[in-house]
Amino acid sequence: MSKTITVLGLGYIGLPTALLFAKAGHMVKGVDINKRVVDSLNKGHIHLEENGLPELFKDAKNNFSATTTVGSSDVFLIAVPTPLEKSIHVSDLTYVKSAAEMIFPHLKRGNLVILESTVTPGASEKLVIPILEKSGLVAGEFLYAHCPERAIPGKTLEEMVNNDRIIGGFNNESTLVAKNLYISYVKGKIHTVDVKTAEFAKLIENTYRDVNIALANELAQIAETAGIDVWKAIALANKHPRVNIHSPGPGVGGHCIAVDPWFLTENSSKWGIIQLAREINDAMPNHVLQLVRSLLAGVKDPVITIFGVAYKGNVDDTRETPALKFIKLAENEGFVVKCYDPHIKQFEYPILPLDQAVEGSDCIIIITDHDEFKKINPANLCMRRRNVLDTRNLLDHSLWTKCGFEVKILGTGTKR
Ligand code: SAJ
Repeated sequence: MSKTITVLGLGYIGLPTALLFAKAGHMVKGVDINKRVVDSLNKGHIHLEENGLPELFKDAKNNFSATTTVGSSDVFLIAVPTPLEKSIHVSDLTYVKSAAEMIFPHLKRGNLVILESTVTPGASEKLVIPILEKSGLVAGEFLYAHCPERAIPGKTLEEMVNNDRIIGGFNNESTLVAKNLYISYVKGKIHTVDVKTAEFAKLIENTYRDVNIALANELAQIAETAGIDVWKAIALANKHPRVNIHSPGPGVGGHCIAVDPWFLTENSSKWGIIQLAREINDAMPNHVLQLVRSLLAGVKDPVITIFGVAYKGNVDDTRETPALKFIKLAENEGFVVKCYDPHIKQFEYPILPLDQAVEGSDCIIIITDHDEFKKINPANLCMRRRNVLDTRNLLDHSLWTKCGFEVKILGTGTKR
């Protein structure tokens, strides 16, 4: 049955979710505190880059409108950011709290509130539900579920539709109503559970990935010392049916994997490997700088070019990108740093066109695995010195070598 749904937060998760519900026939109001986002959506423009989103927007437009204020609705869905206060490693739930504050004056008996934003275990019970109860209703009179988003940027729509979904309902009715809503577009299996387990499960998925990447990054550094190609070794190890080692790289970025482990451990003192993994991954930009130093030993007034400031390949997102730490470290050592990224328009540092970014440069450093970098013909690059450091094992190294480049690959013991 078609419902009225209010989605609070029109970012990387909220907007696609709102549009999927709209396309499925529900009447969706998208709410964002940023008036520019609201105006641009109402004029038919999308402010985000995501595969398939423009097409979905076209299909869903008739059932979707954007606004800055909340009104009455059958369902309220919270998809706002939950940042980390970096210096103290504590989650900042301000946006979730203010979304709940915006909802409670409009909450009626039988309405359903869904929290999709990632939160610390227990936050629904201790923080969100008490705010909603300021409506005069107690949980149970209104329905509540935590349904954590689990889609990967770059494949958001595909994963939102096809991935299994966790629904943590406050009571059976909450679970049932939420489940009936999600089946309007979710093709994956729906798993129902209590609220707190849903909060915890979401966090351990990303923590698993962070610890696995930290292992890969440690293996990369061991391999460099041992004179081994870690990429080859990992590919071989992964042929074992029960092994799945992730890839090393310049560090872990994005709003989720670099952040969620801290959400998980915030209320506990029982961590060790989780924090160690964070430290290993956070130190990767320092390691990359060491590799650059050895590649450019003896070069006076070195100029380097960063290929990719997005936190990962083929996305337009720079949140928590390891590129930023690397650039700051490099500048502190006197390197002049120039940046090129075909997906990014706005960044703390200017993003230059390719020819300007490499002009006068002594070394290219591949930080992000954008597909565009594979298509660059190294013969056409006009540089002062021809060095390239590939932290993602992305390029066709024999081609770059043929074009006169000194090639260094993170996680390999030998220069090629
Ligand atoms: N990275 C590596 N090595 C790897 C894989 C990733 O260094 O083998 C790096 C990436 O370059 C990037 C970072 O890790 O800097 C994170 O990228 P990612 O693609 O692994 O994940 P996210 O942050 O884009 O999305 C994750 C996903 N979680 C899982 O796959 C368990 C996604 O499903 C979640 O919805 C999302 O976090 C989230 O919102 O929590």
